[in-house]
Amino acid sequence: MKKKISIIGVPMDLGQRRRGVDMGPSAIRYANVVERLQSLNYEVNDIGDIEIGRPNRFDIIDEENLKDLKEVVKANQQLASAVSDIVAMDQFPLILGGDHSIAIGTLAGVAEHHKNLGVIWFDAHGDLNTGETSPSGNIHGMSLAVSLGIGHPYLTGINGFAPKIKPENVVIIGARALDDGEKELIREKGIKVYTMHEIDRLGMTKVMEEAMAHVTNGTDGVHLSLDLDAIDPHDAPGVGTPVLGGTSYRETHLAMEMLAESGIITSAEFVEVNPILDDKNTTATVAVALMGSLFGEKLL
Ligand code: EXY
Ligand code: MN
Ligand code: MN
Ligand code: MN
Repeated sequence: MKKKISIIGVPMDLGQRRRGVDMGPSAIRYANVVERLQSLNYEVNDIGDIEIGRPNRFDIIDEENLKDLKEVVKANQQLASAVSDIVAMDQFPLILGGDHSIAIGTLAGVAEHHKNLGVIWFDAHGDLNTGETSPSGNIHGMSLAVSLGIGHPYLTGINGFAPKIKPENVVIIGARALDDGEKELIREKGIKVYTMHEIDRLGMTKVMEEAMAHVTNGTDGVHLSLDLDAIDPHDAPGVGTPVLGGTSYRETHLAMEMLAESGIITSAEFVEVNPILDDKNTTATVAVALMGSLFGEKLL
């Protein structure tokens, strides 16, 4: 793992409908992310937040089932530039969300430098919808599809090239709420998915061994996109779209430790922390604990 980490907050809440997730970066900072990583001997540079525009409610283009499209595109373009600058400086980009629509910008920035990027996507959901298949019109449920080059050209075209990633380099872990259109896309593109069923059957150790082998096969870097709703709502209640039956804090921590031991992760984002829906900042605290494990924290 690179010894210099640059943190960017993205107070984005326009990719979904539940206000409060824009306070995710503040909640994660309040849970001492900077101090935690410094204690592991990293040089940590918190470069602040990306500015999120407020939509003009008289100027909404919703016809294509893409809510707040313009603002989501604008913020992600800015995020892509900021992330690209960090990678160009040979530092580790650590992005704090914000809803999961910000993965579009993160991946656009990282993919400028990694042409064969592997992606580990922890999520209860697939985030593989398009305006055509989405039941909600919420762009946070589309960010993985967009990064694969599937979706509205305003979104797929961010940073001037598409696709950002290839389906054979992606692994989804923790899925348990997939829409029909997403299931179709998974089959059509042959995307590797470890649903909760496989995690129950194989155990997290085996799932991670297989997942890491998959995303390192022919790739030149691996991005971790961790949606806190992958974790069971008992352990991480402060998320906008909770789904029962997720991975435990312990299992997720084990996954992070295995990633730390492998040293394969070159960029990461932790998203969907909503302190308004939380219980005493538990979810941000869990996020920071997982970051500690990802960056090599040891008990002894
Ligand atoms: N699949 C549903 C939709 O597209 O509306 C729910 C998506 C939730 C996405 C969360 C963040 O991972
Ligand atoms: Mn997600
Ligand atoms: Mn999710
Ligand atoms: Mn452990």
